[in-house]
Amino acid sequence: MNKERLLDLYYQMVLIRRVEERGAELYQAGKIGGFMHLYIGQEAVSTGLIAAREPRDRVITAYRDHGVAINCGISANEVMAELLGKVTGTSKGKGGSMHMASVEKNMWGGHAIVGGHLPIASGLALGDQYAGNDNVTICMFGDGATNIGYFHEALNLAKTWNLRVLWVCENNQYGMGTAVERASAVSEIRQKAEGYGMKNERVDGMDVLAVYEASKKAIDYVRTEGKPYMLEIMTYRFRGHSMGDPERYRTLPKPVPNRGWKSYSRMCS
Ligand SMILES: Cc1ncc(C[n+]2csc(CCOP(=O)(O)OP(=O)(O)O)c2C)c(N)n1
Ligand SMILES: [Mg+2]
Repeated sequence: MNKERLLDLYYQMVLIRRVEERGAELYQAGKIGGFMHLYIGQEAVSTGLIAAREPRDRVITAYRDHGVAINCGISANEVMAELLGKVTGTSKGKGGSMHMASVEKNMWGGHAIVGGHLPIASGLALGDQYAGNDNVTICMFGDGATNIGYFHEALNLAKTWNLRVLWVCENNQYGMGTAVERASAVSEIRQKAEGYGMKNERVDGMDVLAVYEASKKAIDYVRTEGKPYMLEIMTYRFRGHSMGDPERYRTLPKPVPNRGWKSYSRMCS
């Protein structure tokens, strides 16, 4: 990757951080309605991942979507306008924080129901298979979503029908206030893909270049083999689950240089 490209990745991550810090201020000032979930701490995940896609590859995600929208090419102005409920927002101000979307940018939302968008991802990929192209659908979701029935139905169908979906679990080690180990039978979420005979890999999500490399490889595999693949990207949510989270369930660790996501492993639960 050349210097210009590296600077662009850095620019995108800082832009996401600044937009969300401003968003948090506006939320606290009562200017933004509804729920709002910040992506602060996880910026390297979608930045590295989406840098590896071609524009024809679809992206779909859950409600922690501001950063994903920006990485897909939706402007920071449109994201902020959407947060503020303005008609100039990416969903004309009617969706709000959890429903950033743009068909033009191949960003299929922003979905509030945990796990609800995974079958939609399989459907998008089925549409592409039917149309005879080799577009890849990139579906991002949280660790908590992998305990939902939809996750298992969608992965099973994707493998059975050889759909071109890259499943991307953002393991930020919590579903709201519940630590992964308390809610999931296996704490290495990638193991769940094994149950469906699907190739998978665990990646350090605090390293944008590691995410980029793994995503590039995974997208190439999905496109050329015509099969789904799962990435488990290890990360950490620096802020509360949503704006109303008093965070009594954890203390924030002090990051240790060069230890990647492991320096953000939970201090308590
Ligand atoms: C079907 C459903 N059940 C419960 C909720 C409430 N809820 C919102 S976010 C969340 C936790 C999801 O955690 P995870 O998938 O790890 O995503 P993260 O918030 O960590 O990004 C829950 C239980 C919901 N929105 N939808
Ligand atoms: Mg989570």
